[in-house]
Amino acid sequence: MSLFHGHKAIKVPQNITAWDIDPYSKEVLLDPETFFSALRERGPFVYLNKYKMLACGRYKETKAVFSDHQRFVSSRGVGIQDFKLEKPWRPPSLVLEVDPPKHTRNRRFLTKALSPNKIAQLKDFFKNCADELINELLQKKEIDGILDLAEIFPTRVFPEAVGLKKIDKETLLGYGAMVFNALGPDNEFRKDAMAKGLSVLEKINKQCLEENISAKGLAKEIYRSTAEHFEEDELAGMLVRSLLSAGIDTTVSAIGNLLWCFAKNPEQFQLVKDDKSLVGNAVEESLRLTSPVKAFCRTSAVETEVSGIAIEEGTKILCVLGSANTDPEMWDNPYKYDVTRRTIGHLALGIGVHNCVGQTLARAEITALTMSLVERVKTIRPAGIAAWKPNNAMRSLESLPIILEK
Ligand code: OVV
Repeated sequence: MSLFHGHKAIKVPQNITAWDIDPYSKEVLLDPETFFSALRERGPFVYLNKYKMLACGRYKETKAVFSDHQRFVSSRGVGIQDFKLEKPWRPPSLVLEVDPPKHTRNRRFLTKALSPNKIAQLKDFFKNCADELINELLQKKEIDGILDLAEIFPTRVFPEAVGLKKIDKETLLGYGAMVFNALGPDNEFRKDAMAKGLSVLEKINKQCLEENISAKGLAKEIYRSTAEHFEEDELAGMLVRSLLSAGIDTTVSAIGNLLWCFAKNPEQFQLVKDDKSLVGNAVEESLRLTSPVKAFCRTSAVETEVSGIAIEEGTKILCVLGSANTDPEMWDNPYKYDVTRRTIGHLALGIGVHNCVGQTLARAEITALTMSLVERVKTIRPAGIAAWKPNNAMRSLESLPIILEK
């Protein structure tokens, strides 16, 4: 079989639109909402001529594919490359890129290390760090919401919470850019991220070793709980690698996107200031509206069918979470940032057995920061044009000039 962008080139199924759009092009990455609407309008699935694979963006099918880990597997990779047919750029993740029963067993170690009880103990630490950072930023006239805030907060609190001894912000952000851009085709964004590669990889791999993990912190817990599985010498290290892969870019992007929501919708920020019990929902609503992880792929392990569309074995399906989260069939006035909206059911953290295992930690960080903002900041005003950063899987900002008024 000849490979096409690392996977099997499937034929156009019946009753489906074949579309020339490139979801990984700069135009789409910079203006995803136009793409989302067009994708949903074309039907339950579209065929992407450029990649000879399927994509879905309606809530119903995106949820159906994501919820069914048996028919739509992760072990063949969650980007456009099929790991059954082509060697991946790094050893596959022991959680993201495996199926049950292995997945069930490996994920349990992370669930335990990241349990609500463990995260609750970090709450004060996160809040104190958030207060300190916001106080610092209130001294400045104008800030960049990304460089001065979104990138700073997680890279300050996460390494300490996890117990990472030697890691710097650039390495963490560089690795995140590689991991997420690697999910797309070998375009300029993937090439750029990979170009920084080797030294970042070396540092990340070193950081995962037990000798570089502090006695306190969540990573040590992973080493402890996997200790009896000593015959698999890389188990704990690989699970720690998952924390480093999925724990930074995601929260940086979520915080940047939340600031963007607040800056564009001052009345919503005021609503949360007036009623602090809305903080949690304001965070959820920003996750729904901006879906920091825009899309993941699944691969069909069998010949099957969804919503009447025939799907060949080995079909890559781009599941556009950001589009499902703005489907008007599911959400009223979907592109409106509304902190009072009922946000239950959004797919920003996935659904099914692979749903985000770090979500309690992510929410604890983002909620602490949001609480600090609504307590300390009077208004968040735009001070220039927000610039998006093209990425094959994430939706995140490059810069966000804002003024935080005391
Ligand atoms: C990009 C990503 C998301 C979730 C998990 C991982 C990576 C991993 O490496 O396990």
